[in-house]
Amino acid sequence: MTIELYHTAHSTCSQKVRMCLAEKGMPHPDKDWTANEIDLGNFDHLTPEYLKINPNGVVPAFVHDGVVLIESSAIVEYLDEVFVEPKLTPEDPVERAKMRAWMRYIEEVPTVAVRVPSFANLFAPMRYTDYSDEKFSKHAGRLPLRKRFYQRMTKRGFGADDISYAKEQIRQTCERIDQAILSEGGPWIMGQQFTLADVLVAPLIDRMSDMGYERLWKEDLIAMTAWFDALKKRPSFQATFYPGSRISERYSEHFKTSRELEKIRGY
Ligand SMILES: N[C@@H](CCC(=O)N[C@@H](CS)C(=O)NCC(=O)O)C(=O)O
Repeated sequence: MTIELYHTAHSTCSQKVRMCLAEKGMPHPDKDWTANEIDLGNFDHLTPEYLKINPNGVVPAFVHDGVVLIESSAIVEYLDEVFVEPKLTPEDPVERAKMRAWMRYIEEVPTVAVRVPSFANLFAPMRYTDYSDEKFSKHAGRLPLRKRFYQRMTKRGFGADDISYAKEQIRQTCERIDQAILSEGGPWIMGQQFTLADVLVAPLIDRMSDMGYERLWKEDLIAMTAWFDALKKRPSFQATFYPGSRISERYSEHFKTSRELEKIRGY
């Protein structure tokens, strides 16, 4: 059996798959699976070779015995079906449907929201400040899935309005996790069982925490804060967030916390 992962250390979607692999007893890149690191800053994900593997031009891409799978949510569901222990999906069909509702919500709301401060605070200023408008527009045109996202962002990054909406969406996510823990009795989103819902949202909350947005939940969402603390103690979490896998470390020379950015840019 061979497993290969095309991934990027700090990419939240790659982290979702790495955490699932670790839960399934495969925590070590280059020991349990072959790690193909894609340098997003070098646009490795837009090369003709990589686009043959993932035509969407994004990471991750997962290869199991030569079969390529894309889309982090589909990959983790596949992993849970093929590597059966420990089970990360409830047995009961109703509970399973509820977990899948969480998965759709995580893709539609926090996954999209987290991109906004990530690009506004770091990726856009770091990668595109020196681009001419023409070069930036040409670059946006090369992106199979994100042309509109980049055009809306511009090479200067997002503005206050987009940041404010993204923060609202993350706050909503945190409130929903808090309510789920309280109503299901915790310690995880679906109650006693640790599931794919926890796996898929963990890297998004970690990215927000890394950027200094913990104040969105820490002051009043006690159950959600306890959930995140418990998550951080799982061996799979520690395997996923190995040194260099957070943007504050990986890009320390460009990185600014949300508080610093508030002072500089007013949001
Ligand atoms: N829906 C896809 C989204 C993948 C995605 O957006 N990956 C990001 C990194 S987290 C990426 O490759 N971005 C390319 C870029 O920044 O241009 C999935 O879940 O696999």
